[in-house]
Amino acid sequence: SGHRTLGPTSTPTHPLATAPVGMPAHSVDGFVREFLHELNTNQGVALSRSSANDQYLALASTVRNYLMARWLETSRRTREAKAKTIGYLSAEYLLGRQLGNALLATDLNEIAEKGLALCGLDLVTLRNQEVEPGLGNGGLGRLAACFIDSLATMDVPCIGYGIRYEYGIFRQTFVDGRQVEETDTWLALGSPWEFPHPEASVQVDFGGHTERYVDADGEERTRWVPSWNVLGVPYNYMVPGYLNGRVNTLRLWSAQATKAFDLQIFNAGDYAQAVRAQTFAENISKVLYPEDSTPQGKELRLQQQYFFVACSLRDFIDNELEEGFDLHNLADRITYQLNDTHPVIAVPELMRLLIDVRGFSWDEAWEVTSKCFNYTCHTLLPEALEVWSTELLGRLLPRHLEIVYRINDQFLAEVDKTFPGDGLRTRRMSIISEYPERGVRMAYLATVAAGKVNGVAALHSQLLRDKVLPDFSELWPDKFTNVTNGVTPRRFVKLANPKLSDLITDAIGPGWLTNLERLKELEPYADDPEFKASFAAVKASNKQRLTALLKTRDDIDLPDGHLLDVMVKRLHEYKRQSLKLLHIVSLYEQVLSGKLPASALTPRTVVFGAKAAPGYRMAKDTIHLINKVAMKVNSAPEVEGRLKVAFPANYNVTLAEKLIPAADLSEQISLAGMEASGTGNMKFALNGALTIGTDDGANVEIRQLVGDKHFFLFGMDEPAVTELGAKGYHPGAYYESNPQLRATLDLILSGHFSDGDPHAFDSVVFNLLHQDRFMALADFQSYVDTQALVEQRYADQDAWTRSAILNVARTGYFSSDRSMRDYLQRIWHTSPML
Ligand code: GL9
Repeated sequence: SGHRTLGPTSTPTHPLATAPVGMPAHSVDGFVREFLHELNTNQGVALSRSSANDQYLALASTVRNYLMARWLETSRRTREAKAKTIGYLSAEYLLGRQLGNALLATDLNEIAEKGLALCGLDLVTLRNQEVEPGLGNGGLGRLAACFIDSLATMDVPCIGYGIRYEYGIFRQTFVDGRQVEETDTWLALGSPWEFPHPEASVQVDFGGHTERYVDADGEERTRWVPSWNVLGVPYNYMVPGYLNGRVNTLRLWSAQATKAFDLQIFNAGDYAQAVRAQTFAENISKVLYPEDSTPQGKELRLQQQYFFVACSLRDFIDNELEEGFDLHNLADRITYQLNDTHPVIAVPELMRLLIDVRGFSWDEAWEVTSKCFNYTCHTLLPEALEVWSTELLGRLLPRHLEIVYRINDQFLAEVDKTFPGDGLRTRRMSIISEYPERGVRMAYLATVAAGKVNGVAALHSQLLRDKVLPDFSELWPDKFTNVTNGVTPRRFVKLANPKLSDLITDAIGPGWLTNLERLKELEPYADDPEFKASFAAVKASNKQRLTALLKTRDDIDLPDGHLLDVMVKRLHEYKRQSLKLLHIVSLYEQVLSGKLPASALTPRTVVFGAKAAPGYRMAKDTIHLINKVAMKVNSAPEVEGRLKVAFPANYNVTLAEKLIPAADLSEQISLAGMEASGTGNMKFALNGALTIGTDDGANVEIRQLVGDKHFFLFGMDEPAVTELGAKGYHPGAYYESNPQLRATLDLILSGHFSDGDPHAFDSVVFNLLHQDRFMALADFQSYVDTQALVEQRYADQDAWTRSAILNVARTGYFSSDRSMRDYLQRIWHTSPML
């Protein structure tokens, strides 16, 4: 068949051409031929003897082959045009399953379905074989995946650079209600989406010391004499644009031992020891660190960061640029986006490459480097800002530490010039911190080197300027900007919610998936009885789909006809899963104690999904408490049919795609000023859930767009939080003065949920009573009052559906295509290719 003859395509094709040279024809027959060929030659089995996994792998290869000519063509076209490329540097990409997205991007879904049916196979079954690549922790990694999808769809050259972790985010199970982690063996059954290129491996050095020497021209120079090294092997993944013929590349690096490694350092005649040392090198890309917003300062983590960044910079300079390219002009060809501080070691690395390897002067190198990087900050939590001790950095990367010191000297001289004699300010702004130990503040280094620094929602960007980096925004006001996050509608509307997508297309015609603001055209339909009925039917059908999934996946029974109330995100105190839990226990307690008849409860099922970082005790105890409350509530006759709590284990992208379209109510209840943006909040609104939320992160913008009537706002706003903190927060006072809150906490303390053990949840409850850093008790009353308003609105199904439709119609702004447009215009200063 056609694709095997493709080779390097010599005929340039228009980017929008539907069938580039060498493409197999889009026909059911062609597809079946291709599929059987893959099954026989790649999997080595006959259809009749093949397993579901064989069939999935063959199907993936078939779809991949359709994309191959476009991929090669995209790369050729980009090189030829010498277009500026976005180098997205991210330690995490939370991709989700690939097959569905590839079928969508190639418009092959129907053909695949028919072709497989001819073979007696079911496409959905095969799609469910895929283990998602969970190479990220949560929002930050998923954002990277949405961004590269949008760039491909918008025909913008981009290479995503990252790490090919052998084990992604752990698989969560519950044992007696407690979280137990299992390794994520996503590669075990084959990896049909990746293309390893060992021949293009890059050597990365570590350790050793630096030396001064005088070069042939009599110049004083520095040379790094490293003590060990590893190889970075690139694995390429396709990033297909939606129906536009562009296929960008995601390049993830895998660590491999080098020969030099065992020979030079460990070869003291001990062969076995030398071989063992190889495993040590290969540890670098072994596992994703599962800490969410609390870096542990581990040496292996710094190794990971430098490893992928060093590979990525070398890769672009050596392999993507034409030979002899003058690196003084590097910024014309690439702009690196630093996804949080994880890749910031790229700054001294580029300086080192230019100075030590390419012979640039310091000033020339800084001129180039300071034009190549931009930095996105994703947090406000002080404990989330990375600081690497100079002891560790000096031991692992001695040359880079020297360069950081010199960048700092030059920077502090500039500060002193602008604010002469302000020693306090210079000390505050120093890239080097002195306490609790001497360390490098990576966010400061990034800010000094970057052309632009951005936060991820309007409120967050403002707080970033005012609270996290105030001295920097005073020095360089124009450096700071906002780009509100977005999500890809291809995955989170079209793939996740095909029925809603069809309904939208019926109403407003095609084209909205790549122009999401067009959802506005749905507004008039919010008052159209027929459309409303169809919209409600789609929601009901999505609930049924979820019910079926949770039954088989988790043996959970979802009751019919309940308000589906969903809180899915990483477990973190600032996100306040405990506040949601207090609401549940409060409802339950009121019925149990006879204060409220069960019939007064709006039938409601609360679904949680959350992983806790394995070392985060409070988060794990909260998971335990949620599970114990669920067990009790779900078996209590008093609230039967009225209140149910479901906590399916191992929340991931695949589950999100089924949960979000079924939800009625989206819980976005972080303490104001803590959630930088949130992106789940956008996915829910786009799928027709109403939000109950604080004035935090992108909630602020969601509420502004959908309107106050269609958003349930509660709790303190950020200035109120700051004020309360300043005057002294005493959570115990709320317990003393609020009888319902007291009854709620007392019920937990009574041992009711822990088989009579009154101390089982002391850690969680006493933390709330005596510390409550995120002020859950202060917002409790406002939260339960607002939940009552939710129930009132839900009782009027017609009004609820109207609000839900308006949520969809008014949130087109949150497409990651719009985020990418903002980055292109305000930060990257480049545009799509044509
Ligand atoms: C996060 C923020 O906490 C979120 O509010 C934000 O939406 C995303 C994307 O910008 O970034 N920062 C961060 O460290 N995480 C985020 O989700 N954490 C994880 O990814 C686990």
